[in-house]
Amino acid sequence: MRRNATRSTPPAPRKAMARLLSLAALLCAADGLLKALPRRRALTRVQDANAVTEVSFKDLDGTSARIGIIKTKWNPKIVNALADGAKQACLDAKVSKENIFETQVPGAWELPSAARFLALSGRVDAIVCVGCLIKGDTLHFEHIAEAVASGLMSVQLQTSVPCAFGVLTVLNEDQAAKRSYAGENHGESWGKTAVEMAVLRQEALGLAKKGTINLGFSDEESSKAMPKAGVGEKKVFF
Ligand code: RBF
Repeated sequence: MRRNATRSTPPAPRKAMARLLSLAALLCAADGLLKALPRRRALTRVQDANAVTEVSFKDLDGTSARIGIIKTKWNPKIVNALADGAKQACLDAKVSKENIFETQVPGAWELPSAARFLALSGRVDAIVCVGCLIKGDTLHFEHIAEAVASGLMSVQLQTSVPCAFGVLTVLNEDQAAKRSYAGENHGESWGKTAVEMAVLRQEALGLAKKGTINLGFSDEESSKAMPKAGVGEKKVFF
């Protein structure tokens, strides 16, 4: 009796083998199922469909515009490519070579005062200030970037000479390269911005050719649509 009972039960190694085989079959089935399922997409950064990455500058006529380009000596490879891009954009917008004035300053920190001197010279209608600040280990980057941005804003508002902000503020050289010599050169759009603002300034001051950018207050024709000056009030054309 004892012997029979022992015979009907499979020996321990055979039992273990049977379990292993069924586990393997289960794993194969699960693997097949996983492969058949649609793959999960890798996480990607999705760009905001409404974000503006490019501005249209078509029909720019900078024939009468006088543009100043101030660039820094810091980070020359990047800055020179940006300044060249800005200059080329001015030439493409019909600004004459004689009407493009170029100069250099040591670093980005010096851009606002140089821009102010140039603006006060009365020789230009707009300025492109070109530089590149690369974040280092200290707080210099933050101080300089903030001061240059607000400095250039003050200069353009105080002098009525628009200053295009052409200072890259990047975390590393790779980011700067992609925005200058090794990618889409941001200097080009800064140059076009300067031409557009130069023409707009001339229009505002009553210096522009008719039919360029029309703000509606610089020439007799368009100012008809404006509110009439009151009795004793002088009509002011900027
Ligand atoms: N000027 C730049 O145009 N880009 C820079 O990345 C930059 N980094 C600087 C980092 C340090 C620590 C210092 C002291 C200056 C840096 N400058 C830079 C120069 C600065 O704009 C300015 O020319 C000098 O501080 C002299 O006023």
